[in-house]
Amino acid sequence: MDYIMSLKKGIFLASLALPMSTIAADIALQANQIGYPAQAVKQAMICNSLVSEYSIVDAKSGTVVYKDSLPKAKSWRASGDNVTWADFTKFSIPGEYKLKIGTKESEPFKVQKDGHVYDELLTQTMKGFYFWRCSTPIESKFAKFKGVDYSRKAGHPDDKVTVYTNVKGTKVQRNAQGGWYDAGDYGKYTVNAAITLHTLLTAYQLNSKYFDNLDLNIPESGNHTADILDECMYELKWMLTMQDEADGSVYNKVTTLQFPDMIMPADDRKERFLIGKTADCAYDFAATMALASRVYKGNTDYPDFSDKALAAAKKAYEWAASQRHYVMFQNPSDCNTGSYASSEMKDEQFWAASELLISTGDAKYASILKFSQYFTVPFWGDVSTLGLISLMHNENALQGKVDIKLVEKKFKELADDLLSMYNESVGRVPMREYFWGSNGQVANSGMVLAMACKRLNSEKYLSAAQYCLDYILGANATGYCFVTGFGTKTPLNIHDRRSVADGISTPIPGYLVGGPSLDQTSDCGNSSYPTVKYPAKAYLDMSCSYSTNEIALNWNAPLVSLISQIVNAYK
Ligand code: 9MR
Repeated sequence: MDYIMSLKKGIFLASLALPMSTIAADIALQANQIGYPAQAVKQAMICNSLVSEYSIVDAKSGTVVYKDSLPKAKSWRASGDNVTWADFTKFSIPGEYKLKIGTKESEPFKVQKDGHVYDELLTQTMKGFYFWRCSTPIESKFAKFKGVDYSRKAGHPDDKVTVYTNVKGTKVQRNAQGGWYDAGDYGKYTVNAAITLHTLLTAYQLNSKYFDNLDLNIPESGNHTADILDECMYELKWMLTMQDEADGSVYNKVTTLQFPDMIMPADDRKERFLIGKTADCAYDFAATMALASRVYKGNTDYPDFSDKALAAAKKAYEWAASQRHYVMFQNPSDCNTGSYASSEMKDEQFWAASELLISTGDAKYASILKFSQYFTVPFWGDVSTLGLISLMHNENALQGKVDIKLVEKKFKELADDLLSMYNESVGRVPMREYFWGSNGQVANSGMVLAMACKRLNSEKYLSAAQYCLDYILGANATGYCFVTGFGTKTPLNIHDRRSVADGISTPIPGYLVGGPSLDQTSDCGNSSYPTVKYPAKAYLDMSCSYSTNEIALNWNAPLVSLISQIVNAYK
């Protein structure tokens, strides 16, 4: 058969196979599977549609409740799809719906008054931190979700952790009890704990009244402190144990030498070590403790904490600043657990100096703040923006020692950059690359955009912040709602030792997975990432995929912040 003939035959066969309203085999209608506040900008991603009309139908009865046309689709390099957007902002009747084109339907979603559509999601994403608690049993009465009991025995007492050294001699052991596991592994890392605590404590400060009433059903619920602050205190108490009181230095991590097998915490009994002491870690510790000293000042449930935290912060800062040559963290050769290694210390020092300036008013910290760096979306590897965020929200404490207009200008530049990526990209996502933890980057971007909306008093950032949440909850190229236990197309096989080993078919709820990334496509064997050409789709719901399907403190925290800000924006 010659080329023209085969083409004609192809067309003929195709026309026989297809109904009147042509439906592409790869059409996809990806909505936010939890739903949209009635007042919000409401968008869903439509991929590869050959027609330019869609409808919204009632999820139960199938009755059409809304119809609209679609703008012309454009090809999106990151996903390989022809993408357009269903914008149904005008439709605001509360209910449960699906989008529909021809016979193709989206996963169901709700439209609900105010931000209440996210109430359960916010509770559970924050509750995820309770499930991360180390050295304690997770009790049944705090561990139920949708009728499933995620309780477990205590693991990793960590009351005697060995200080790692290459030098033979007497073993030194220290207490490093408590705290949260970092991720799907059982390590505890100071650097990642620090950014996570900044994110959560700042979220609390921005909407404290709201969080004061948020019941997480944790052991401390019912005391005088907001549950989110009780939960953070579990981590802060552990973090204080990471400081060497002799000189103020701070250990980098508590881990076994190798990542444990996929077993429960109580079954992981290998020796745990305190490994490394570097200045980035001490600055991050100083920043976190200085911030926490303000948040818990006058707290009657933790009366001694504030003073203790501030003293610890100053001591850690002095130790770090006294280093003549900064040494960067490197794993010892017999250790393969995470490193969270910094490549230079300017950002950590900027953050620490910002928090200490706010907490003490001491001008020596202001002299460090040069504002010459590029402020990025917050990331454990670049924490300058955490300082910027704290400065911006604590104008009164600065007493003119820092130019608040400059702080706001730098923050606005970052928010505007995100906004233009959102406006200009076919895929809307304010991100140039899909790296390890891309979902954390989207959550952090949304968090920054939501802060910009409130602080700069400009609504234009809110729709982009909302879209970051829509992306995470399903309006993305994979069609997954990336939070465990939520949505109808949701991760089931996360890279989390507890979820793999607990014998329960569904993963622990409330966790944001890392998301699409091409950083490490060999974790499940080379053949497992069929979509390697398209980074926006490079996601695997398999427990081997630690680069795309792990969970981590520093990804959940910005999601909590983003959701809480969205909820409060629509009150
Ligand atoms: O989130 C971290 C990511 O930015 C790095 O590229 C990656 C490799 O170094 O490590 C990630 O953090 C992991 C940490 O090292 C150990 N616990 C699990 C974390 C999430 O995957």
